[in-house]
Amino acid sequence: MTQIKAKYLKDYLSPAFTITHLDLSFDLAGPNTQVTAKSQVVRHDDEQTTLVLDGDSMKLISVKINGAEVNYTQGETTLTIEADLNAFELEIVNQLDPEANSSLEGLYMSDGAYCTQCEAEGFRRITYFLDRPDVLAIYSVRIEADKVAFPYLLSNGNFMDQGDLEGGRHFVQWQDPFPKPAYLFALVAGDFDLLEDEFITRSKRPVKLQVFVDKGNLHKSHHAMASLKKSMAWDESRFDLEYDLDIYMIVAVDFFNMGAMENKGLNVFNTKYVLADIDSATDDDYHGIEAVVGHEYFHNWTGNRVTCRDWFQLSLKEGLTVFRDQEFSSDLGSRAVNRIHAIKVIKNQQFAEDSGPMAHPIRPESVIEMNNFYTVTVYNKGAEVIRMMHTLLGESGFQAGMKLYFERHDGQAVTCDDFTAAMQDASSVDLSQFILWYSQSGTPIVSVKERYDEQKAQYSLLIEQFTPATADQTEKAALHIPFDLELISPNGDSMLTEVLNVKSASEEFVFDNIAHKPTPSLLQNFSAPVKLDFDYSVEQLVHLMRFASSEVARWEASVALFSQSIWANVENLNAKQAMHVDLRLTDAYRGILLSESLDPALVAEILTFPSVSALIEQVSSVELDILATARDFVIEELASACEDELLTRYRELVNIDSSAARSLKNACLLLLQRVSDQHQDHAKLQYELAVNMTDSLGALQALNGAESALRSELMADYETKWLETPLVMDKWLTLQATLGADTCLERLEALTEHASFSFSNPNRVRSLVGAFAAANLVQFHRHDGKGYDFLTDTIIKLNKLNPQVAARLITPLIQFKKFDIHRQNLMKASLARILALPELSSDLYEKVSKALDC
Ligand code: B3K
Ligand code: ZN
Repeated sequence: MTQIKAKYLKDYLSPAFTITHLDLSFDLAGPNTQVTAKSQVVRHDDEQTTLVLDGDSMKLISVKINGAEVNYTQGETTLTIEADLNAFELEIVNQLDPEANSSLEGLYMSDGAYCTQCEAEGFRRITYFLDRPDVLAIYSVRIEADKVAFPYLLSNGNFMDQGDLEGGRHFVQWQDPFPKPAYLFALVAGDFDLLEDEFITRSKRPVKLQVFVDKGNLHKSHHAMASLKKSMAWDESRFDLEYDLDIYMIVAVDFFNMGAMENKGLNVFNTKYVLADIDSATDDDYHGIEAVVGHEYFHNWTGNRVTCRDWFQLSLKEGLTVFRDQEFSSDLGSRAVNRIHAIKVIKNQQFAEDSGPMAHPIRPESVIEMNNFYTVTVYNKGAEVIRMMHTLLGESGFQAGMKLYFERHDGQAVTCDDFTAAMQDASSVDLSQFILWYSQSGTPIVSVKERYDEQKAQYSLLIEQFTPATADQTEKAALHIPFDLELISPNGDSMLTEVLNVKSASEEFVFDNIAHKPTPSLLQNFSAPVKLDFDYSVEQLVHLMRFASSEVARWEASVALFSQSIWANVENLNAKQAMHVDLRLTDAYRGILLSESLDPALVAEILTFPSVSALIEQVSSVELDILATARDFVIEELASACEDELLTRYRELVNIDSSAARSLKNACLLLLQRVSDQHQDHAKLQYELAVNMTDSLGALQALNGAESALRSELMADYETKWLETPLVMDKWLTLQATLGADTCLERLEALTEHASFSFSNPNRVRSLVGAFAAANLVQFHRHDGKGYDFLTDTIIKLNKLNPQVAARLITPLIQFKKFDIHRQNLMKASLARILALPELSSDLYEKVSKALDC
């Protein structure tokens, strides 16, 4: 373990030395790769006579100040140099072995290409440096390598020069005119297919656009390019932000720890978020690519031009940029469906993080391993906090705040407080209580009680908020909650819409002139990331499903209706009584299915009932087997009751070429399989006639609830067809990992030996092991503990190979508190096995020790 000490936000000190310019020279030569870094160092504090640089896993060759060798001390992750000078040139030469770097952090090889990943603290694996986001330097980079094997040598900024060298080598020189922190540095060297295009900015500057992909994949790069151009145009029109360099490059690599990285002018992407064609990528893949290309592009302003002062401020760039990419997707596609997807991330994953051992505010206060804090809390709850500000300020106030933020802070490394100050100053909206959302962790529970006085025609809502203690924080204060509300009349008319400002622990809101008792649509559009507690009757929910103006509210009502039925049947099972489903429920779902006015994509969302993990988030403890039985029962009842309608709708949609139609068609197909095996024929035919991956995969997913001869036949066919296409085989691995049958686990063990699987590639590991643990709850939580063993064995393998990926996989194992004692004990035993590892990474140590509370 290199570093097991936590760092605290409260200990932040501005740097005593900064580096204004950095000349980097890379001699790429396999295990003898050499890096020369010439830094112009400036001292800000005369008292400081020692310069401490960060560095990790490198062989140091020489250290010079102003051309002369100096004494230095090398620690495990530091280099300390005596430097009693106000300004000097520091030259450091070191050697690296990128091929041996399996952590995929720093400089590493992906399928024969050199590439880098520096955020958060990977630059220190390339050279010794002040690797902190508040040290901003102008970079110039020279890369030298073999010309045949590495024809493209790429780095940040603008191209300056290139030339041939002796011995079949060549070089390229890059210069980035914008000062940047080390985490935004990137280098790529390799042989690729290249798609080129151009974007003319609104001030008429041409920008060269390049997408680099592995040889043979050029035809799969067009959607990423189109998404990039849409992103550039959208940021100009919605946020008034224009691109600032002559060139924008995207390189797709197959070995990558996350989705993509916003390095200045040179984004490095996971192939999953670049490559797509109709045969091999689903509609969801297409949307994902558009969103991630947008996200990384939007970082150019929110993250790169204005960056974070320290890593505790990560949400400054991530929450804001997720908000921006969500708005981009919503402006280009269905706002309601995009909102539903964002809400699901919060309810299914972020609430679980809040109630588990890794609970933290969107601006964490203490961190052991920064890579552990690229979380749904920092990213997605962070985006919800920005969205609430947008609700409070309105679009024009919010845009005024953004403008002021850039006027004040362009070129700086700043804090979340700087951002909220700009928002407040530009809009005159008082955010003094609101900013608590940055420092307080946990999920507030907002309980609502209604009262109606017919004589006075008065309707009132008593709204109370309470945030339970979290693992990291016991004291909680009342938050400023924007609470969006619609009151709907008995005949379905909208009587009132308003955003209430809920600020105290308990408040009453009174509405006059309400002639009839309304049905309230509460917390519309999920206007705050809180748990709503309101005792809705079945009639009220059915009414909302029919009449709420907001499509998102209709979906929320359907989720509540379904969930109520599940919990009622859990009670029935516990009381040894027969399960049943209320007719009003089946009627409501039938009505949705038959509705001609609703967007099919929304109907598909409604028919994709809450997952087991979403349901678990609604309660404090769970009997998993009973919950799964009740859920299966309710779905089967609903599907059987609506069989004719499902079939009619399925047939209507079969040949309609739109992603909304395909999503509903596949939702119907899946439900039909729950009714009877006779509907397997539809899945078989769909698979055989499919002209796109959405339909092929839809058929396989529909058959994935159980083993069957047809499933085996089609899975074998798919495997033969796609064996050479890793991203497409990832879908096959995930189907295997999410099979709803007790045979699932033994197959997975065998599949780790499959030609398409590799522990060293994060996409493969996530597709098989990650999907099993996160999306096949019943099999992962097998009573015999073998699901936990499988995950634990994988994590142990990855501890040294790739600590970041290992630590990401562990989430389902540390969130054990809601399960029964038997399962809790098994999970804790697995965690103890990990904690006992001799060379446990700081990534895993942080999570496991918190989970076991040591
Ligand atoms: N900023 C990167 C994530 C870096 C993760 C480091 N472990 C991608 C993004 O959020 O755009
Ligand atoms: Zn980001």
